[in-house]
Amino acid sequence: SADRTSWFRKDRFGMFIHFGAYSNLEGEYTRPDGTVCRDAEWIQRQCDIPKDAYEKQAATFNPADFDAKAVVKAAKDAGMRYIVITSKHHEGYAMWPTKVNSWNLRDHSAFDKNRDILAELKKASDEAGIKLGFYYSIWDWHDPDFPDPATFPKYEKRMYAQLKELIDTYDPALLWFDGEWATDKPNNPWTARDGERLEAYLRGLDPGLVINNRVGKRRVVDGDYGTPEQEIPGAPVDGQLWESCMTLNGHWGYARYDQDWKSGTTLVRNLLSTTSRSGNYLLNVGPDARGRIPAPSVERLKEMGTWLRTAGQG
Ligand code: FUL
Repeated sequence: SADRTSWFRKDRFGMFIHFGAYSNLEGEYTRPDGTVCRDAEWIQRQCDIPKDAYEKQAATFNPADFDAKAVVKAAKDAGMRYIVITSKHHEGYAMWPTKVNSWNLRDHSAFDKNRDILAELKKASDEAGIKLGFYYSIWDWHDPDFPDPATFPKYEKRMYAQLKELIDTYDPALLWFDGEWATDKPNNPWTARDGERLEAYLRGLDPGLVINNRVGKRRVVDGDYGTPEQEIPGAPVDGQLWESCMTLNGHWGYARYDQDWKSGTTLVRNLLSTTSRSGNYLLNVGPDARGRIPAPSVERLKEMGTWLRTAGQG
């Protein structure tokens, strides 16, 4: 509804954060034979990392330097008004202490058991007047019940439970779904009805939630807004709200080998092209294994903020 999305239509610029157990590999997996395979948040699939090897590396994940205040400051300095962080990407690893399973940052890591980065981010965002939302992947590579149509309902129950946890615990302003196109579920892909059911359930828990269109099949009726990725469309579809998400370099998750950063000029131009077409711009950062936003990302966000603050004053 217009009411629900009123903040979203005003707060045009947001920060996307891709952070998960994949971040611990920093984009590079050394196979037992010594060869190195590179990717980012897709590294488990792209590099065929066996499940036990992936779990083993995740057990050493210790993002001790994650600093919610610094993250929020970087966003605010850039002129961003909301943050969307991956609560669970395709790898299935939950970035909060979920009670649904132990494949999460508290129970399966080397991280301080008393810390909760989503709670820290929520507190810092509230203090700064920034809205917080969560990315959540429907596609789950870790849960054995996901790919089989016969067991999928069991997985779905756990997914509903996790989403309820997120809403009850952190009161997010927005949910950013993804992975509704799961390719390893060919006989029973996520359907329009699955999406409608999930959306109705979430609206029942919190009618104020802004939800993206990947909750369903990306039809105009699915969720509140469209999600073009790495592109700025020429015109909005059927007057639908939309938000273009984009990377600062060539990857969403941290990849230490990728130093191909967009220039400040390009980024400002992208922001203006998007907002001038009534879209939102969701610009991504990928914290490293210690939880730090890479310095070249912080620099570029600063440049954008400086431009925004001074453009009208010259
Ligand atoms: C895609 C995902 O597969 C990518 O890893 C990334 O999260 C992007 C924003 O959405 O569907």
